[in-house]
Amino acid sequence: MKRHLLIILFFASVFSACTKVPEPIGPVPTKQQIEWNKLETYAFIHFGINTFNDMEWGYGNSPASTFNPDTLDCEQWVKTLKNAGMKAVILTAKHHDGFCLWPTETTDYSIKNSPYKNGNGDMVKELSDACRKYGLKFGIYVSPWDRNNAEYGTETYVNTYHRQIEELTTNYGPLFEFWFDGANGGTGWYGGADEQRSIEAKTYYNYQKAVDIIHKNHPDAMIFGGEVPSIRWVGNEDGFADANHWSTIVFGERDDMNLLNTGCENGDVWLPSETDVSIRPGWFYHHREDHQIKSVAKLVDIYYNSVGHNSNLLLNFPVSLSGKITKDDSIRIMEWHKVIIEDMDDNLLKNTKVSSSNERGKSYSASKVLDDNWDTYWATEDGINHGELVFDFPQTTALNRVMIQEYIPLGQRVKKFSLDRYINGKWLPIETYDDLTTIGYKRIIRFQTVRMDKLRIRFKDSKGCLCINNVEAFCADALLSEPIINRDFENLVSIKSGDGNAVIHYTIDGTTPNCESEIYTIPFELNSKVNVKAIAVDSETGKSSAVSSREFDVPMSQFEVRFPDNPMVKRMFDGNELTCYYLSDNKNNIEIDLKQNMNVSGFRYLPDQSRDADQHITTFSLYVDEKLVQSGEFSNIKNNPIEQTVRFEPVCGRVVKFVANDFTNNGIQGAIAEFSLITH
Ligand code: FUL
Repeated sequence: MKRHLLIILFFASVFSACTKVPEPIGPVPTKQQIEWNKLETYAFIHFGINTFNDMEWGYGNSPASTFNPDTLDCEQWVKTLKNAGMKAVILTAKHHDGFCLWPTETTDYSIKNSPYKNGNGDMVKELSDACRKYGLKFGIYVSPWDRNNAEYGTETYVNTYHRQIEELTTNYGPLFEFWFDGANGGTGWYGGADEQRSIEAKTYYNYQKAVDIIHKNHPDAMIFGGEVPSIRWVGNEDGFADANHWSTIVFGERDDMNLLNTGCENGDVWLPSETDVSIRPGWFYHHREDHQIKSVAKLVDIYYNSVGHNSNLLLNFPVSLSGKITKDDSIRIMEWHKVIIEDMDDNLLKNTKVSSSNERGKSYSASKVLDDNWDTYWATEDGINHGELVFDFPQTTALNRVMIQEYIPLGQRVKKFSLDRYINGKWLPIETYDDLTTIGYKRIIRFQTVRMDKLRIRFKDSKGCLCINNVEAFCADALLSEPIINRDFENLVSIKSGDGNAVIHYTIDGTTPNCESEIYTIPFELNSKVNVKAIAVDSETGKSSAVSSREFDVPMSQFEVRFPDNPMVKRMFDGNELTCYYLSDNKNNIEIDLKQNMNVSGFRYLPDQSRDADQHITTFSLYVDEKLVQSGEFSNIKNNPIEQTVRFEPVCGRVVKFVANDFTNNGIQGAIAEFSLITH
C-alpha cells in the first residue's frame, strides 16, 4: 500500500513538474509595457508654429501671431486616424521652438497670444477631448529643448519645464505615453540672446523628477526617451526595426544607434522599441512636400518592418495650415489600412491540424497557438530549447506570410528559427526576405507565394524552453511598388521596378502615365530640364503601382564644377544615392559654373544615405557670383537625413558657390550623395 502511494506521489510530482508554468527568462515586461505593445500602431501629430512658418525646427523667434489655423478640427484628425486603425494619438504640445499649444502659465509664447480663437484656444484640450469621444488613447510630446526661452541653460528653465509637465499631466485626462525628444541645445533665439547654448542633457533636465510628476498622475504612462524610459527609440526615422530585434537592451549602451535598432540578446532591461516615421519626408507640413506622401507600398513595407519586426509603429501626420489632416494624407492612410487588413484577414492555419515535437503537458499543447487566446501558449519542457510545429492543411495551400508571437510575459526567447513547406512528398526550405532569428511580441515573415501541403516552423535555438502563443499564416495579394527614376551624369535616365513581372510606362511631359504611355526598356538620354513620371503595371493582373515622379534641372553636361578639381565630384550628380562625394578639410566649398547667366532659385542636397553615416551638413551658405544669397540650417538632418530642398527668390548669375559650414556630431567633413540646382 505504502509502495503504491509512493509511486502515485512520484508520478504526480513528475506530472506537475512538467506542467508547471515555465520560469521567466531574462528581463520581462511590466503589465503596462505588455498593454502598450498590444497597441501596435498609433499616430503622431506634428502641428504648431512651425506649420505656419514652413519650418522643421523653428528658431523660437516667429511671432505667436503667426499661429493661425482657420478651420482647425481635432475631431477630423481623430476620426481619420481611428478609421485607419490607429489606437492612440501623440501631440507635439511644444516643439523645439518653445511655442505652447495650450494656454500655459509658464510663458507668453503660446496659443493664448495667437489669433486662434482670439487667444482663447487650447489645442491640447481639443485633441484630448476628441480622443476621449472616439475612444483613442492620448499622449503628449513636450520638447525639453526650448529655443525661445531666455533662461534655457539655467536651473530656472528646468523648473519652467517641470511646471509645463505638471500642467499637461493634470488638466487633460489620462495619458498613455509621454515623449521626451532627444534633440538638445544648440543655437536659438533664447529671448533675443540669439546664441549657441549647450547643456548636459543626461543631468540638466532632471528627468527623474519629470517622470515622477508624470507618474504621480498617470502611473501607467509609457516614457519615451530621457533618462528613465520605459520604451526606446528604434534608432532611425525611416520606419524600420532590424529583423533581428530584441525588446531587451544593455541599458548603459542605449545611446548606440545600431543597438537601438536591434536591442541585445543579453540585455539587462526590457525596453521595447517604438518606430517613429512621418507619412511625408518632414515632420511638419510643407506645401512643397504635397507630392511626396509615402506610397501605399512604402507604408505597407514600413508596417512589416516595424510591427512585423517586434516594434510599435508611431506614424506621423503633419497637419496642414488649415488645421486639418490633408485629404491626400487621409486617402493614403485609408488605402494603407485596407491593404494591411486584407493582407491578414484570412488565417489559413485555422483549419489545419497542428502537432509539435515536444510539449510540457496538456495545458501547453501545440493547439494553443491556434486557439485565439493570447494567454495560452505552446511550451516545451524545461531544458528543451528547440522544437518544431507542423501545420497540416486539408488541401494544398498557397502562402506568403507567416505571423508568430512569443508569450512575452515570460521574456523574449527565440534566437533562431526557419520555415519549411511539405510539397510533392518532400520538405523544402521557404526562402524568406529577412533572416529568421528573433520573434518577440510579434514577427511577420514575408516570402514569395509558395504552395504546400504542410507548413513547418523549426525553432532551432532559444534562451530557454519555447513559449509560443500564436501562429497565423496568410496569402496576401501582390502589391506593386512605384518605380525608381534616376538620371546619371551622362544624362541617361533609367527607371527601375522592384517587381519582376511589371511593365514600366512613363511620360516626360508632366502628364500622368497610364497603360498607353511609352514603355520603358533601356536607359535613354534626356539632356534638358524635365519631369519624368512612371508607373509599374503587372502584366498578369493589369494592376498598376502608384505614380513616381522626378524633376531634373540643369543637366550636368550644361555646367562645369570649377571647384574642387576632383573626379569624385561626379558622384554628386550620378543619380545614385549610394555613391557620395566626401567633402574634406578646407574643401567644404563647391563651385558650379553654369556657363551662362541663369535665374538660380534654389538647390537640393541629398545627404549620405549609407546606414552608418553620421556626418551631415547642418549649416550652409550659398553665393551667386560671390554674392551671399542664402544661409541657413538643415534642421533635424541627423535623425532624418532626407533630401533637403532650399528655395529663394531667383537671383541671376553664372557661378554658384555652396559652402558647408558645420556638420552633425561636431564633425569636420560630410558627404553629399546628390546635389542639384533649381533654376527658374
Ligand atoms: C526629432 C525632432 O527633432 C523632430 O523634429 C521630430 O519631432 C521627431 C519626432 O523627433 O528628434
